Amino acid sequence: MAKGNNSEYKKMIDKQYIDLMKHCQVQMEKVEKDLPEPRENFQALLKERGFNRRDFIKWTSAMTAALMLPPMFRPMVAKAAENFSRLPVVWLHFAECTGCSEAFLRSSYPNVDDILLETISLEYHETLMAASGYQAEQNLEKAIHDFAGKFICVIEGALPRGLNGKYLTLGPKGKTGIQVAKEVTSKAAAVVCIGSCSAFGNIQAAKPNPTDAVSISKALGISTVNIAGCPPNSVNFTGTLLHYLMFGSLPTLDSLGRPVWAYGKRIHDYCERRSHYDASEFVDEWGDKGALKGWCLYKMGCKGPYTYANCAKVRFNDGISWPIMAGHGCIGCTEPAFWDTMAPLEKQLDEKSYGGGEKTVDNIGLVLTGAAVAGIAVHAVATAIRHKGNDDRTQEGKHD
Ligand code: FSX
Ligand code: SF4
Ligand code: F3S
Repeated sequence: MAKGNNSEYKKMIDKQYIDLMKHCQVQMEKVEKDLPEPRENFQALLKERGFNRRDFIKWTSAMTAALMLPPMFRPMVAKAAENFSRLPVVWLHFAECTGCSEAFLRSSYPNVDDILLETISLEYHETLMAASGYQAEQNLEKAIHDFAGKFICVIEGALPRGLNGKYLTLGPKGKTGIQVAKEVTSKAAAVVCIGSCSAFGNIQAAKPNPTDAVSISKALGISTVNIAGCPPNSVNFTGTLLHYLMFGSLPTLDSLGRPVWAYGKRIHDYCERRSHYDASEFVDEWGDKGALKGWCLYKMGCKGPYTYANCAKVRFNDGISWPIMAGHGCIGCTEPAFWDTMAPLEKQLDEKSYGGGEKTVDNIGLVLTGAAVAGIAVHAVATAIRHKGNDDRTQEGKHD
């Protein structure tokens, strides 16, 4: 009986994937019809950078798995990568350190994701473009006019609301960040926040927040896709855009606007030091015997139990390492208000303040992070989720 049910279930899942594949094929044809020709020949660029076919196949397999899709979708991931440079992108900078752009675009050891980012069709990017002043403003106006409803608006940085937004003014006309953000996002197909600053306010919004900086979502009252992290992992950004190209929609998001495929599990769930946590083998001070043996960093303030992100799986710098592998605890950089709620960064949280000493780390994690996988519809069309506003997910409202 159970066996019969299993096979029925498998048939149902297989059918869903076949339907999804059909949808993906139709969508990819639409991309080829509707969007401009690719600006770059991705395969040629890979070859030029010393990547062979085998490297590319390995990358498509890893990306397909990361996106939680079965192997049958590998050719579609490859096709989306080749079409990546068709997608028009307007990239705005507000209150931040530009570390996100730096982390993405200036990698010393570029991997396939970095090469993919090199092909991105940046219609406007303040840090990278040569134009400035009135010419830059004209470029921006032209991009949002020519690609209205089709471009992705990528945003780095929070928006200060104090002094009527005048803590942040941009361009020759001295527009406030809020004005620019409103003008551009209202014409975009989707708004993707890169980094915890645009996603949640982050360091600009940390107490006492003198400029009243807030997330894009809170400043404008719109829904955004939040690629959290300070800085975030480029894989989480490229994967989200590949998903958009493949399905014409954004991936499922958690209640904080983060793609579930990348932020659905805690650091603690996949950490390579987890067996030491379970065996109560902890580092007690920097450089001690436990540190040398790679034991758990919980007592050194690791916030991995309260932090949702895939760092342990995808790592950074072409998979070379990630914070805990390098020997420091996670500081919770993908969570709202982590500067306030996770501090001091090298000390354990006061567990009592999260519901009593008897609570386990896992329970505290749930209290802190809330219902992180409430989720927006799986394949909700990007434009349909814009401008709904969901400001209860901002850092100010979440933990105070
Ligand atoms: Fe913020 Fe990004 Fe941290 Fe910096 O632009 S997420 S401060 S790495 O640069 O926005
Ligand atoms: Fe890893 Fe930190 Fe969890 Fe220890 S507490 S297992 S170091 S995530
Ligand atoms: Fe940030 Fe923690 Fe990953 S500090 S980079 S979420 S390990």
